[in-house]
Amino acid sequence: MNKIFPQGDANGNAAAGSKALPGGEADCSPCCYSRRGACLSAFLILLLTTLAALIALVAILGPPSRTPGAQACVTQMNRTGFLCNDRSSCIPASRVCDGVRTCAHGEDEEEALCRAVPQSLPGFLVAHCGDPASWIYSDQMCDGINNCGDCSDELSPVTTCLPCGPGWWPCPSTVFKYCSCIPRSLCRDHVQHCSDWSDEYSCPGP
Ligand SMILES: [Ca+2]
Ligand SMILES: [Ca+2]
Repeated sequence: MNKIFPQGDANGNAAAGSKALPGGEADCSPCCYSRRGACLSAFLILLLTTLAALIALVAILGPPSRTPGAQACVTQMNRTGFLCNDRSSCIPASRVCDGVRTCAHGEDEEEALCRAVPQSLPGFLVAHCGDPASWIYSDQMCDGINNCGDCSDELSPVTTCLPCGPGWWPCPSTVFKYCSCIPRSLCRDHVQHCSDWSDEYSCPGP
């Protein structure tokens, strides 16, 4: 019959491996170490995920505004505007740094905002033309006026605008100022404004 020994060898020595270690790390099997490793990995993954989420947030929202307090708003004409310090006056984007104090306290003409236009302007006030060197104020997009000079602020592929508004007649303009719509006030005035003459022959009038 085989003799059964308690834990340890035939000389009565307790099995090594499972003895308490100095420093209080009690009874640690390989299983325990793997659990600790999993814990560490989970913590690292959480840390990396948080970091990635922060980076994504900055990428989506953009860097903090260059002008403290500068806020976007929508004007009564449904265009991008600049919110004055009174938090209620919303002035059109193109009134910022135009040399006229439009906000009651002149914050639209502040040195910090206007010292190196357009770089010193908050991004929401600026739009780019087809020629990357040219820019316009964001409220000048799709307003019917050829602000870029090549109509890229009014026409695809650079800009996608809604069809001509009720006060406008759709036609290819012969006038530099307009692009694909002319004001109806120019219809039937005996002067050609559309290359197809539709302003004089098809447009019902102002
Ligand atoms: Ca102004
Ligand atoms: Ca325009």
